[in-house]
Amino acid sequence: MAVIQAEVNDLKREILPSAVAYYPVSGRWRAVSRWAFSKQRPLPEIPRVVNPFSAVFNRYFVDLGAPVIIVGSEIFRSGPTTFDDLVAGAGDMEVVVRGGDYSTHSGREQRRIRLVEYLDSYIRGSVAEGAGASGKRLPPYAAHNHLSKKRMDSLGLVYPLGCNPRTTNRPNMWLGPANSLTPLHYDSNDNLICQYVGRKQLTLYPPSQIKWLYTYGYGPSWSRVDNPLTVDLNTYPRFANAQHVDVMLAPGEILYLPARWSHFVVNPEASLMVNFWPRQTLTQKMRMTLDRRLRQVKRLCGFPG
Ligand SMILES: O=C(O)CCC(=O)C(=O)O
Repeated sequence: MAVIQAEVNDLKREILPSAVAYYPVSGRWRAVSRWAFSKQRPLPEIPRVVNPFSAVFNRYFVDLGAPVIIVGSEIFRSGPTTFDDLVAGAGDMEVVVRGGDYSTHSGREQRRIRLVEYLDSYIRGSVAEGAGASGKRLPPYAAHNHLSKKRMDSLGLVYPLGCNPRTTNRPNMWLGPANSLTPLHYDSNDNLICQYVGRKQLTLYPPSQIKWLYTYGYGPSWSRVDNPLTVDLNTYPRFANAQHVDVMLAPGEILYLPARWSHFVVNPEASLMVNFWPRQTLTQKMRMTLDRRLRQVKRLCGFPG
């Protein structure tokens, strides 16, 4: 799919024909639109849109809960474009590093290290580490590190479309070498994934597919299938029904990932990403609570949840 200029008619015609044709799309009907859209199967591809106006972004994506990749965003005019820029802005920061076999949530080990040392050892160097209880080796991942306002300023980071300090949680930095990964899970907030250095590969499952994913827990909700690329279908037969869409996110792109879209993430090369989770609106909170209760009931009755 070609990159689309953010003309409303192009969006209607090329991106979301079925959704726009059948469902009411308006801020007032956001909850209804999202619910209706979430019943859909995955789009064959996540569209790329050039720097849309916020009204267009809200109306055609946030209101529907439809993912989109934004290209040409002005947030990348400042902000790090190399790992040297990262050292200059935050080299002295302490980061939490995931080690061991973190492909399962329970096998995860954590330790703290200065960012400049982490970069020297694992991003620029080639120290192999990470054998966990299962014996699996994964590259240590400086994942999910909160950034203060001071750090944002020293790195030149700014809030992307749809986010501001009043309505968004503190941003997080995800810095990892080739093959670092995050197991399959979904979050209960919308997410803006801003890719600064290197590429990131995401396997996405819309909310309609949660019933096939063997998830447990809430906020985040993890899948018992940590890696969909190597799933054992004898143990997890229902997973065979799950439909997904693949995304390769390039530096300078932002993925808008709505709440409840499950994602498995691999960094095919050394990667720096910063993500923003806008806080949930009251309607979203109510929706999540309802969803949780419904799934509990479904499971009690023996249906896939
Ligand atoms: O980039 C990653 O490894 C995972 C990111 C993620 O899970 C998220 O932003 O919710």
